[in-house]
Amino acid sequence: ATDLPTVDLSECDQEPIHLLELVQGHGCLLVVGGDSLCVRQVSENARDLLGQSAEDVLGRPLTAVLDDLAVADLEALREDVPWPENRSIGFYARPRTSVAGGGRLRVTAHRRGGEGAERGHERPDLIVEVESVPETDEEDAELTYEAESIALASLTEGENLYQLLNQAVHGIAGLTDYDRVMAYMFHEDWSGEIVAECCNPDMTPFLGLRYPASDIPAQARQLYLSMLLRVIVDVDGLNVPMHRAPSAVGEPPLDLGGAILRSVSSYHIEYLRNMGVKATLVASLVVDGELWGLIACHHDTRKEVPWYRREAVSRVAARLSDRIADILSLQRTRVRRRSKRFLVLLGLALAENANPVHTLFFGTPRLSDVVRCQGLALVVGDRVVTCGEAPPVEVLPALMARAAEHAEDGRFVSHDLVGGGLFDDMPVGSSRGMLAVFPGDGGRLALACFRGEVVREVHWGGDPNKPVEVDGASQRLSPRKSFNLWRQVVHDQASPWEPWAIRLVSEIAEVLVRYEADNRAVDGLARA
Ligand code: BLA
Repeated sequence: ATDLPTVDLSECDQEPIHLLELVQGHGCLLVVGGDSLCVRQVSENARDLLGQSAEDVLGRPLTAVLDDLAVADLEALREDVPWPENRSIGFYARPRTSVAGGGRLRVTAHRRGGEGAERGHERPDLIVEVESVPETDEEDAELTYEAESIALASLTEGENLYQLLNQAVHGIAGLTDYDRVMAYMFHEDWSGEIVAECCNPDMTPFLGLRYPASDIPAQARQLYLSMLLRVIVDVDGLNVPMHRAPSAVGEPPLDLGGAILRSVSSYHIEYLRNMGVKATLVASLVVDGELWGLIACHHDTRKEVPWYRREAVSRVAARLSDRIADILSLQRTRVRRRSKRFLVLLGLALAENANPVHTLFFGTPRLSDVVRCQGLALVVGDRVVTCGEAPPVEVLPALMARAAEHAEDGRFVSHDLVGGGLFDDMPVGSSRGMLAVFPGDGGRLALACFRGEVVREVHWGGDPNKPVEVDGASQRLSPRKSFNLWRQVVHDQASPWEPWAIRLVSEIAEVLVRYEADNRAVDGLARA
């Protein structure tokens, strides 16, 4: 098993990444509010995009900064009820003052959230983000539409998850032209795995590599549930600070969680530098309200993504999330049907007075076939019956008693019996995984399934025991420097118990309890 890292990683997940008050230098961010949408805050690089310095712009109505039409659109947007959830609206604008390069702008806006927003309940502040676009932007919109259609069409068919993800990364590569497009799937422990990839032929593939949970800390995963698409234009680009109008000086930190221009954590910037990546786009895959995975794109050079293309990627990622949800739900339905079938057969057998143990252990199908385990044990009081590869009969009462002590919700579930250390003083034979259920209120009946060892090889992108390096002098953490393949061979563990297996075994145990209430299971055991 993997040793736990000895350094304290909490520094990583305590960084308030939404409150850093820095924006990426290719765009300009304004906070506007009040009756005439006065500029309360603006990023220091205002002159690059708006033709006026931050000092000139602060405190002025937005009509002094952007053309009247754009301001009218923003006014209308602010009055919109309900405000479109999770979506910023984009439109073209011109700055009031002329700027080099024509000054055509793409404006996106969303309502200010977080602490500072409470003041403006009725007329909320807006966060307005401005990026420059070429005069030919509409032509690109046409091409984007075609590439999006192709990507969406490729997602319609099939029930194979990996095939679907593979289609998706190719579709998104076609849509965005990133050097490397990956589908990253979270595991139960929040480590992640690259499960599909489309990369330039001269790059080393990352497909199949695993990364520890600490690479994407908890607060970042939380943020990515509401901000579904992020772009880092240039890992080596400037982080631009915000300036405040006098009236805004005392306000709480500005929440940029929903801003496309938000500068990301310096830990993550360092991580990408160590990986040799210059620009990224990452989209969330949200399934049943949880962060299921990410589409992560890398580029070797600085890369801006026009608004049209970002929106298209968002729609493709949303469709992909829906398709993943469909496939997972279909898989759940299938296993549920198999479980139900088994329960019905068991019920029928018991109604006909069949021996319950015989039915479970040797019927057609057998419980061990359905649950995919190598051994079974039924304990009633001090009587024990086993079949297949289970721990020795003599230790089972003690073993089950200990498992019962550590059970949660009447279940003890482990795929690492030996490594868990709970049963060090008991021989467990070849069993490495145990699923034991204790139905009723701590009665004398227990049903257990046992799985043997499955040797697993995990390919990590760098040593998972050393996800960070610690600077000797400052004790500051920094991401690891090497992402080279680190092979981990896991011995002495069984394959984990699936939720459906846990549920089925619990339901069977409940059936047995009801049956035993008629005092017949004991008879059955005696006969076994
Ligand atoms: C964020 N880390 C991330 C993100 C990814 C990864 C995808 C989200 C970035 C985004 O949405 O734009 C990790 N990126 C990967 C992995 C691959 C990849 C695994 O391309 C595989 C190919 N990171 C560390 C350590 C810390 C850390 C040690 O490794 C903390 C000390 C922090 N990662 C960290 C933080 C963020 C992050 C704070 C959030 C960045 C932000 O949104 O501000």
